[in-house]
Amino acid sequence: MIGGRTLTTYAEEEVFSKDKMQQLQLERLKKTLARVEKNVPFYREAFDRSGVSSSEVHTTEDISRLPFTKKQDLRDNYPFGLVAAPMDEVVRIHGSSGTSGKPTVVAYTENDVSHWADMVARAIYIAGGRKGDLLHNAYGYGLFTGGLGLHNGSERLGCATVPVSGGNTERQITLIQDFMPRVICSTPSYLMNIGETMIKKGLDPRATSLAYGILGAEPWSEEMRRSIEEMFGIKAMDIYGLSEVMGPGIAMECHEAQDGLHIAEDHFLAEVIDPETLEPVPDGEDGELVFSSLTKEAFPVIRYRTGDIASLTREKCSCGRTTARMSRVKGRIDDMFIIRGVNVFPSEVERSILQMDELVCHYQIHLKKKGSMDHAELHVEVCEPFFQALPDGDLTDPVAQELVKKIQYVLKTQALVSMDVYLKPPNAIPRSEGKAKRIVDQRTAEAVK
Ligand code: DLL
Repeated sequence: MIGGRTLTTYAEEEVFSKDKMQQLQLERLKKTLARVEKNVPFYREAFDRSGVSSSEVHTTEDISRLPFTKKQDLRDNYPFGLVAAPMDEVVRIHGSSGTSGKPTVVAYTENDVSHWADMVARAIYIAGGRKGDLLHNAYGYGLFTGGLGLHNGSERLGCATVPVSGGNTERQITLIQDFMPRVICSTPSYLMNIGETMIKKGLDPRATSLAYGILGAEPWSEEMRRSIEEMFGIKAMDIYGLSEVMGPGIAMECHEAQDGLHIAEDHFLAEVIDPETLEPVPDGEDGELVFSSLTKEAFPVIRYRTGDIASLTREKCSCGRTTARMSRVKGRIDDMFIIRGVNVFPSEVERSILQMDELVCHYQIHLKKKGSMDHAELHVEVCEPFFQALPDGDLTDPVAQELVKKIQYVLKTQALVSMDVYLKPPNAIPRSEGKAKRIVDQRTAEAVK
């Protein structure tokens, strides 16, 4: 039941006309602004400083007059300084691990948890899940929003929900075989790990009951999607979200078109800005995603800079939904590295790697400093047959060195980046049970030396 209705087709908000959606967004935005202005000193002071008051917002576009919120603002107000509801109305706390050791903390009222469950139920439906399906949830349960976020949405839709959480791959496989789920939720890298483990055990991932994957929480490429779809014989859909804004379900790719992620616009107002100038960028152009929440009570966010790079389109999708769609996230601004003036995201490197049959999608990019310049090394695994064909598995063999040259050429011509390439034997790169660690940043460690 979603807002009292059983979901058997589009939610009505997903097919609103542009005008109707904007009207709803404006009404909700005004309420949210009044709430934060009244209850959160941080927002009141930030609005004061920029000389705008919430009462001056008359259209959704007026949001651009308000100041941005950043992750540092959450850290500065740790743990509950940005909570906009009385603490005795808070029923849930989540967070994401930060580099400083302290998580960034977010809070939810009962209404928030309920709206979130509605959104995720809709997301699962958009991805092909239906009431009565069995849903295997391999996102981690805990402070991370993936596990409980998908869990509540799955129950709300009416799926039999298996709360496996991340890790213990052997048990994941047993449960997939015995319970016969139709839908699996996981990070793409962990699903790959599960598939490989099955193959090593002599099991065929294509022979499972799985039909749909709801995969996200980390950047992944179109090539990775194809590898996963082929490995499991499923349709793999991209799910996006972040704890600061709500959690998973902010946007979801439909199984019909697999062409961009439908944003839950009745709950979030999306913008894309140039991260340097902070000016809006036109639809279709890449920039930093910025979200304002429209219905949240405990932890509203206004113009939250996500650090994620993507673009927006407002064209109607072939699935029939009218909501704005975001592109696949290219990467986080923090993960972007600059080699000889060229900006590169790990996902672009991934795309190049996965075009080569000799390689598998296990890789890490080691960033180093050479003088004042950034320097990148690609450590990538070769596939088992290639490795087996090398004399004594010798990766310095001329055949392997030819492959290194080929990879460097592909990276140079496609991702426009020059990198040192180190081939690794199968299983040499650590496997993920959640978000994969693609970047190993050794720049500051070296600078300190
Ligand atoms: O990762 C929420 C989530 C859980 C999303 C399960 C999807 C599925 P955080 O731990 O706060 O929340 O991390 C949020 O992860 O800013 C992005 O950089 C990245 N991210 C999330 N989804 C995607 C995606 C969850 N589909 C951060 N593609 C975000 C690329 C993603 N990056």
